Order: sequence, then C-alpha cells, then structure tokens
Amino acid sequence: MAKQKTIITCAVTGAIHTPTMSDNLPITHNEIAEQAIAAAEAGASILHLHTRDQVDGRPSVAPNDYSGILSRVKQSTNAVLNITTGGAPTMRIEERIQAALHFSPEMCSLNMGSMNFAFHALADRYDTWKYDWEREYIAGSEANIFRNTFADIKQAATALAGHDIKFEHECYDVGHLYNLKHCMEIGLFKAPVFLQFVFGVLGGIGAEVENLIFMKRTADRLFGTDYRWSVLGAGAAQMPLATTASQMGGNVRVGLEDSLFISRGQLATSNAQQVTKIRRIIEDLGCEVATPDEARDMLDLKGGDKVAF
Ligand code: KMH
Ligand code: ZN
Repeated sequence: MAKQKTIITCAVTGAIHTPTMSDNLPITHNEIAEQAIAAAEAGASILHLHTRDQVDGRPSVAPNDYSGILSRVKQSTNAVLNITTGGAPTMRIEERIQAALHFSPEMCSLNMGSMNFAFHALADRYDTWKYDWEREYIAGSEANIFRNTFADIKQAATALAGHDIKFEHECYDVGHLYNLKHCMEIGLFKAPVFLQFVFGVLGGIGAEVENLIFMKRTADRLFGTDYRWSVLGAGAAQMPLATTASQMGGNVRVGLEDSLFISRGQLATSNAQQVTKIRRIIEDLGCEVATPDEARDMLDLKGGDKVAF
C-alpha cells in the first residue's frame, strides 16, 4: 500500500508571541501575507492564519484585519487557508467565529476544551517592550482561562454548520479527545475528523513522546481508523515532536505561532525557514510532503473555489 503523504501546516503568526519577542514575527498585514506565501512556496499545504491590529500588532479577529491577507495569499498560492476560531485566549467565542462566518474558508480551527493557557514566564525575558500592551498581555496570562465550554463548541459548530468547513480540532490534553467524541455523538461533527494534538502549552499535556503515543492510542480507541491527525509541539518541542509524528504516519504543524526558534537559542528568520527544515527532515526520512490538492483529497475539503474571499 502506498505510504500516506505528510501534510505540513504552517501557523504563521498566532496570538501568543508579541512583536518584542522576534523581529521576524510577522505583524503587519503585509508581513503576514508575505510570510504565508513564502511558507506555502516552501511546502506548507495548509496555512493556519490569525491576524493582528495593523497599528500596534495586538491579536485581532476582526474580518477587516483579514480581508487583505486572505485575498493576497489566495491570489499567490494554491494553499488551503485555515482561519483560527481560537483567536486569543482572552477572547470569547462570539467574536472568535466572526471571521470564519464571514469568509467561509475551507478550514478553521476549533478548540476542544476549556483550560488554563499561560505563558507569563515569558514576561521576565524582556526589559523593554516595543508596544505598551505587550507586557500586561503576557504577564496577565497567568490568570487566563481559555474558555471553550461544550456550549461554546456547540455555538461555533452550529453557526458554521452551513459552510462545509473542515475543523482543525485542537486537542491540548487527552480529555479533549473525549470532548470531541461526545460532540460527535450528539451530531455536531461527522467522521473523518482532523485532530491537531497540541503539546507543551502550560495548562495542557506536556511535550513528551509518551504523551504523543498516549494521545494517538486514545484517538485510535475513540475514533477507530476514520480520522486524520497532526501534531504541534510548542516551543523547543516543535521540530522533535513533528519529526516523531511524521514517522508515526501523522501530519505536522510548524510556524512562528508555535515556536519562534529554528534551533536551540536561535530565532527563526521566517516561517518558511521552519517549513523548509521540517520538509527536509520528512523527505530525508523517506516520506513525501502533500501538495495542497493532495491535502484537500486527504481531508475531504470543499475546495478553494467555494470560499467567500
Ligand atoms: N496557539 C496554539 C497553541 C487556535 O488558533 O485555534 C493553538 C491554536 C489555537 O492554534
Ligand atoms: Zn492558532
């Protein structure tokens, strides 16, 4: 049997890292679009997109802050565009789903449980900040509850039901797999689902290979063979866990949303640099990377011609 190809998702900017942390983190709409296009050219078939306020780079989920990015990336690449509904851990579900409702993308993320979502330790690493909002945003994450109740998940699934969007179900701990199973049992989602196992967020499961095996085994038990999966490791775990996942037959996610680094202590120069690195590892180890159209087939997506941008 032919070996499954590996889908590389690139999460381009996110809502956790802030402008002070790296000059290479894309902040303006122009930078986000340019880095997204370069990541696709390097081999990412899915681009997981957040956006930011044009003036001070704070996380935004406003459709206005997406429209230029989406149209430009769509014109320049064949990549699958995946719009976050996670937004930032401080935002509520009503605002977080607005962009997906407005643009009806092929994919959007959906976070499968409420949790602490903390990155306050990063605040001690910087003496000066590029923008006023950054320090409090980072330090304040010690008190974050990233709210994704069953009611929130139902609200998102129901509101988006008519759009034929494939969800990237973000599962930060083993309980989130059971949450998804419950939501499938009450008819919110149909197989085959696409799971993004998230490791190493403070508040979620740790970034260890044993945990990856445990998450995969639990998913096998709950969903049988009728699901697809991918792995993201936060911070230093990014490349090691992506490598392991690709060898286990899974798909991978990289990008500056999840780690600012290319190797220990060395900031990545761009998203494309991370995509190039994981692509080289995947190919060196004997696997092949999926093109956007192959990813569309593997995930049964509606197609780039059925979006509203
Ligand atoms: N920042 C990642 C750990 C989302 O956009 O829905 C999780 C994430 C959430 O990608
Ligand atoms: Zn995200």
